[in-house]
Amino acid sequence: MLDRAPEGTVETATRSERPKLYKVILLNDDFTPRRFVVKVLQGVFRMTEGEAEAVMMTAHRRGACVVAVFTREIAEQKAREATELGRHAGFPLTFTTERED
Ligand code: NFA
Repeated sequence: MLDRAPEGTVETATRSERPKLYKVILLNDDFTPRRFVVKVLQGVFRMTEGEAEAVMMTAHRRGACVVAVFTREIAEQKAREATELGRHAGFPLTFTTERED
């Protein structure tokens, strides 16, 4: 985006100071073991066991839970990495991303 340059300065093409943010969302499924979901949340999103259990149980009960918010590239990378850990272990565990309003 072309930001308006303050008076007396040279206008240049810069990135926005507030990049768009994306939520990483954990989706519930009927097959992935609870303890596996907790380990993935701890490993990929640097959560404590207690934080990970709370997020996992919210997704289990409500169908989905926001895990964290990042810039687009980081959110997509983390969602892909966490989903792949499930696939490699034979589980349908899925993380998606969604633009924040
Ligand atoms: N619903 C899964 C089970 O009962 C646990 C789970 C929670 C899976 C959150 C995916 C996301 N084993």
